[in-house]
Amino acid sequence: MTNEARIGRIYEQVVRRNPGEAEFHQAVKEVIDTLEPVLVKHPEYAEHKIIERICEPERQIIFRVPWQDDAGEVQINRGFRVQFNSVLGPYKGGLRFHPSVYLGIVKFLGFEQIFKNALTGMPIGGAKGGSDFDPKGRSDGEVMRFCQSFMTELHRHLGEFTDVPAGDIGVGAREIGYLFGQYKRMTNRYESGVLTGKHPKWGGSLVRRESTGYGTVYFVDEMLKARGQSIEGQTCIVSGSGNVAIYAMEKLQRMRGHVVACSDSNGVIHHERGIDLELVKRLKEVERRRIADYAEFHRDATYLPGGSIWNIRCDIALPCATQNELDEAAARTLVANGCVAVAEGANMPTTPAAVRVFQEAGIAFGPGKAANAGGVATSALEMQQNASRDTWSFEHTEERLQQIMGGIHRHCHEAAAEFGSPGNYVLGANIVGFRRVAEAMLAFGVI
Ligand code: NDP
Ligand code: 2IT
Repeated sequence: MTNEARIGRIYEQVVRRNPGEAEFHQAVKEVIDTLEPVLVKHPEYAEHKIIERICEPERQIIFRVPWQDDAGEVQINRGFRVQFNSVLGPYKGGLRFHPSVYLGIVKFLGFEQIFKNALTGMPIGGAKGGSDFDPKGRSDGEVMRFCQSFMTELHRHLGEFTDVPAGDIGVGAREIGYLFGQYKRMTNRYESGVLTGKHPKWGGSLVRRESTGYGTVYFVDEMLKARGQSIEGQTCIVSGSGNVAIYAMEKLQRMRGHVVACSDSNGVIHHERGIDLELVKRLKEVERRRIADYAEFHRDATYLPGGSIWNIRCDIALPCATQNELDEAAARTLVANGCVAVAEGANMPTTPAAVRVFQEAGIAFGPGKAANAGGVATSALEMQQNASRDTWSFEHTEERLQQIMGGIHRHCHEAAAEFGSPGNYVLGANIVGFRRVAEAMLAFGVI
């Protein structure tokens, strides 16, 4: 069988065995379609069915999460943890609380996480979890009771050497606090390394909050440097206004980029004079309000309800909200408007057709596995600090993050050239991540 036919057959089998999980199918296809040249160089990967094994999670946990709301009514949500691959280290990956969460979303995220984590070069396997719980409009007490119920089941599957969750959409330091408190209570152990993204006051790492957004901007900087360009003076747009978006905007501004727009699921703020980031932080991080409220404070800013951020002219575009938020039509608009670089702060925000538009136009495109790996890499730095009962300074930790992002960029760039597609970071990231996992799987035998 040719390698192309083998890859086609693996994909068909994934679709057949995981019906209705469109996002998972998409994530698998995006990776395995780039692996043909690897199979040519390494026939042993095909012989040992490495791809087939990677596409099947090691373990999938689905559980009931009952809790009582403030009115005393019983609510029932569904919890998930997909422990995808642990050949490089304990399972590692975030938890997402959003009403759209179902098994297909958790599996797509867990699958991506395997290769992203391998790319960081740190000893971490791949996993993801979450719930269809919607935190919007819920009180602190409701969020706490939900987190306690969620952890009452999940704790038996975790451990600093087994599985180490962190945050993702809808899960930040508040939720990690409630989850950690319940884990400690259930196990009678102060096991700092069982969760990352903890507050620095009780075992968290400095820079973890900033790391995904900062890392994405470091990756953009590396891509531009490789082309003799820089961020300084470039007009930038960043979708979303959550954790990743806020700190991507902060680093862009510190590198003298001019950020003119951000968004949430209701609409877009366009502020040509430059986004007032302190206001965004206050609205989103402190007051938990909507981005629409920004326009109340700046009369020269425009709020576009239901608008597409990708219609705004820019040089650099960072999708930092959610999956499939940037489609083919949006990609064509960005290219026509002169955009030179796109990097995925979010996981799989760019549809496959949109990625093709960027690649054909020859613009720098950084896939999420590489561009947003700074978050999980800093989680691994948090695990290092917890294991040695140490705390590092902000400067030292940020320097480590910057080095890691530089290394990821270099490895992806080199692999793309080695496998005949110079400048193709999608192919480079997939191949570097895959090879690291494949080598460990070969060494461990049939497991
Ligand atoms: P947050 O919950 O902090 O923020 C999410 C942002 O995305 C909000 O502005 C939200 O708007 C918007 N959003 C979420 N869902 C949708 C949707 N269906 N349609 C439109 N907008 C949406 O999450 P994060 O910033 O942590 O995560 C953002 C992305 O980055 C995700 O793809 C996540 O997987 C990825 N990521 C996160 C990492 C981390 O460390 N946190 C690490 C690596 C990747 P609204 O408030 O209206 O819902
Ligand atoms: O998608 C991701 O990489 C994350 N949500 C962060 C995972 C982590 O374990 O820090």
